[in-house]
Amino acid sequence: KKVAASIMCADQLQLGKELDALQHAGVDWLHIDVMDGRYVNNLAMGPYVVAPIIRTGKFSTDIHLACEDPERYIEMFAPLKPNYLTFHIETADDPEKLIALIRSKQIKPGIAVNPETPLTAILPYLDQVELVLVMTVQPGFAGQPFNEKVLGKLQELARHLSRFKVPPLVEVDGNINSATVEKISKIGADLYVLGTSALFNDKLETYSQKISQVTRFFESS
Ligand code: S6P
Ligand code: MG
Repeated sequence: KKVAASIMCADQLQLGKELDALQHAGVDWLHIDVMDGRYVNNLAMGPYVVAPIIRTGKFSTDIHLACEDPERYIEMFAPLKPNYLTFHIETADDPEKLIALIRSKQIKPGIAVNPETPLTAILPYLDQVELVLVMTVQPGFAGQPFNEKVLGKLQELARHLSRFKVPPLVEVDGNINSATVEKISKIGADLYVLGTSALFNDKLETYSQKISQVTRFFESS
């Protein structure tokens, strides 16, 4: 189990300093949100910002495409060589084609599923992807409330993946903090995206202190 920092939520005026501070706090994974202003009513993180972040070479990276026409954005971001590229099942006409396209770029494919989308939508692709991004909020904005219904979906997903020899990573995204991690880690997820609720908020504690508030639940489960 490990955490990923949602870099969209970091101080955008101080991105370099933020990356140093995160690395210093032991973060080695960045979750990068890309939003197209169409699939979600927000814009985030274009290639000119994402490229230098990936180029630091200090982090594993997963790009979360909250975008219509995912093929277009796969083509746009693949040259940046993230470790993972994840599209939404809700946006995909032909998921297998997108998975193959991502693989053809030597990038690991991921599939994202919204809180209201049933797990059955992604079941046929579980054995083809390397990451399953389970949204615990509707994509588009930081700072939203956790959707408790997703706990059942995580349970169901864990049941399916228990049959896999090499299961894909399960990543949870949206209002991940000590309270929600306590619940989720009992069920099981591998990657926990930390945004405004756990990490990028007040400056009363250091990043390592904030992260240990979350990771203390990893050992006990
Ligand atoms: C939401 C996006 C997320 C956010 C993250 C923020 O559209 O996919 O990755 O950056 O949810 O975390 P928090 O704690 O503010 O919900
Ligand atoms: Mg995200």
